[in-house]
Amino acid sequence: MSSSGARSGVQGWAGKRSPLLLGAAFALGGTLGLSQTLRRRVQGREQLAEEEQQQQQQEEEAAELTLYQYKTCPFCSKVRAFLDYHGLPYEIVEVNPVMRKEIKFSSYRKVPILLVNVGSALQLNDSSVIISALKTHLISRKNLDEIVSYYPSMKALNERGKEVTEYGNKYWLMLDEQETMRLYPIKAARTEEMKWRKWVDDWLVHLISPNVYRTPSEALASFDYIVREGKFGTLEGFFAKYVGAAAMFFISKRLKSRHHLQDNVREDLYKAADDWVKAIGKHRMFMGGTQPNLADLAVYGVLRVMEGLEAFDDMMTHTKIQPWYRHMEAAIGHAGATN
Ligand SMILES: N[C@@H](CCC(=O)N[C@@H](CS)C(=O)NCC(=O)O)C(=O)O
Ligand SMILES: *[C@@H]1O[C@H](CO)[C@@H](O)[C@H](O)[C@H]1NC(C)=O
Repeated sequence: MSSSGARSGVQGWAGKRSPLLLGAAFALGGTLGLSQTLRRRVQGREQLAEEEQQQQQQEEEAAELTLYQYKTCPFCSKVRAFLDYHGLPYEIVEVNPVMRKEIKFSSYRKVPILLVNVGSALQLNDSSVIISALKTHLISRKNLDEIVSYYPSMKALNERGKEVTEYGNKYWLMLDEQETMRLYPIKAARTEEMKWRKWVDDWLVHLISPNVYRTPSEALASFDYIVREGKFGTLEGFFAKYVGAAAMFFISKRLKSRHHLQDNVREDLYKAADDWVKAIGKHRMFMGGTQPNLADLAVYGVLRVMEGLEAFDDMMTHTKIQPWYRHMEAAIGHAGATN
């Protein structure tokens, strides 16, 4: 699917005019890109009758943001949590994990990928880069093209000698002194947020597979859920479920030793959840205080993919994470993709 084809059928952001979004649209300045398009829509809206508006929206522009994802991928869920919380409307293109035809256009071969329509399509890769770049844009009004240049891609070899793409500075927001003071009135808050975002990518995500594929029956339940939520052909889905479940049951044992988990993988999950709650402490609702920060959104986005599975229920009953989790659900609300 071409990127423009993928972005057809957009509904725009009608019905999503939350005060937050309007606020963001105005706060963003005269830079080319996201902010300008959002603003144009707000102005246009005032001048047009409702019916005309709808029609114009349909013909007018492609979506500003298009997220290529697997629904159940923790990195993708993290990006959705960020977009939803900030009231940024986006289109989803669900990628078939078997053929991955939808991301053929990209030489970067992982999801999530975010295409940003800044006149041309700007492609952002890697969940943490996507989040840092967009957050920087929302705060600083700097042009996204420019912002992205501060997160250079680097080819590196991982522990097993495989070539991987990494991005520099990916937990760092590119803010000047004033913007930094505005977002992080307390200096330590910035360091803390970075530390825990990195913890999510380097540790928390690695606990998911070993936990949701722990036993054959959990592996089957997990694949049932992946096939139900994801994009598979009928036959493909059937095979994916049984073959995938069997494969992941064994692979998850390898992942368990690769990432040095305890034999009982639940113990690591429980400890992670409680470490997180302890880091927030008794006097804050979120790590970000009264509002979630990027670390809150990252932890929530990752844990959320286990909802409905045994591992998630176990975590809720055996740890102290539930109150924070419920607050996160409330903070994010019902926002979501436009398609
Ligand atoms: N560091 C990346 C990791 C993304 C990632 O590993 N995505 C998986 C899906 S959950 C993927 O696309 N894997 C395909 C592959 O590695 O070829 C991020 O944070 O976005
Ligand atoms: C993302 O990956 C694509 C394809 O490899 C590349 O062309 C693009 O420049 C990358 N984007 C960024 C911001 O590095």
